[in-house]
Amino acid sequence: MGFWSKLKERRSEKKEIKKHYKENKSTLTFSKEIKGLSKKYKKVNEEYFEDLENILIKTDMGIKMVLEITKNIRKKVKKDSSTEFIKELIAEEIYDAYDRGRYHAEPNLAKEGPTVFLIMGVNGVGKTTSIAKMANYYKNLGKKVLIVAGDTFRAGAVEQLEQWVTNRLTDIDLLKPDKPHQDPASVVFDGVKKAVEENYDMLLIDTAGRLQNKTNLMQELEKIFKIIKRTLPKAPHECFMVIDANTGQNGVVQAKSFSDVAPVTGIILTKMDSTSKGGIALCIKDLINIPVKFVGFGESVGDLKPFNLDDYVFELTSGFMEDDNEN
Ligand SMILES: Nc1nc2c(ncn2[C@@H]2O[C@H](COP(=O)(O)OP(=O)(O)O)[C@@H](O)[C@H]2O)c(=O)[nH]1
Ligand SMILES: [Mg+2]
Repeated sequence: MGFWSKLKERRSEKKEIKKHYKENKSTLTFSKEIKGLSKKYKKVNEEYFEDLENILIKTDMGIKMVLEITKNIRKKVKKDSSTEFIKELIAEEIYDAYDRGRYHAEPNLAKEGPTVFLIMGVNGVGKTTSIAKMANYYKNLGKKVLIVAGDTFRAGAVEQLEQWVTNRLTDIDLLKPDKPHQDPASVVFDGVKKAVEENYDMLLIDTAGRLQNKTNLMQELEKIFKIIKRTLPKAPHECFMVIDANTGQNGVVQAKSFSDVAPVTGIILTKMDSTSKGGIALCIKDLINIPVKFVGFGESVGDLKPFNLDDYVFELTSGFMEDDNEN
């Protein structure tokens, strides 16, 4: 059985099939271009490979991965093979390139006591929105969830969470600062205490956006991290770095500096619905060796999902594969 049929079979075993990657800009452009390529070249030649490399590079999956993928395809095809046949190879190689050296990428949950997630990143990437969506995700799994409004810096940040909790979420609790501009570390301290005393399953901590070169803000983050550890030595169970997929590889570089103060254990990749650089999901691990654990694909409460490689590659490549089966 070919790779594609196997992937399809694995997918159909799952009850819930969501097409969120498929309708987004990233996968649509990619599929269109790959299909265009097979129309333009009926047979494989050197120009075909050059075009293919360019298409892959545009998705921002990283030059190293692109060259690896095309090198493997070159090895597997004979000169003058039909380009139709290559489409499945592309899907297979994309999958393999990411899957090689794969390690545990599920969110890390506490064995007992509250699971603490610290959410960090630069301004506007989608930290607060992702927290609201994540709260909903875990609540739907039956967890008791507390959000800590740890962004006491930006006016409106607490209100933004309040609005989510009042208007768009149900049964989620929010811990707010007592006064404006309160030291975020003290709000976080109260949050951890409350989570332990009141038996919360999940504690999601929002933080202010910060640039990695702002020393005082990075020190503040370090203080928050230490305060969590002091109460719960095994926490935070995840330090999530939120990255806007639109910033592509530039965004990824920031994760390194954040790791100096609070070791980044996972990436939340947001705005996958509005980018043509979705390939970034595949190369982050290559670049910084930190796995993507959640992806955000819209502004609604349900638009966040744990990252799943099968799903991602399926949706990324199904556009150019399905055409084959239908015609
Ligand atoms: N299209 C889209 N917009 C998003 C997504 N995540 C966040 N946003 C939007 O990005 C903007 C900034 O989000 P916010 O959570 O306030 O960012 P923060 O500064 O990192 O907390 C808001 O307008 C959000 O609605 C996403 O996955 N898709
Ligand atoms: Mg925010």
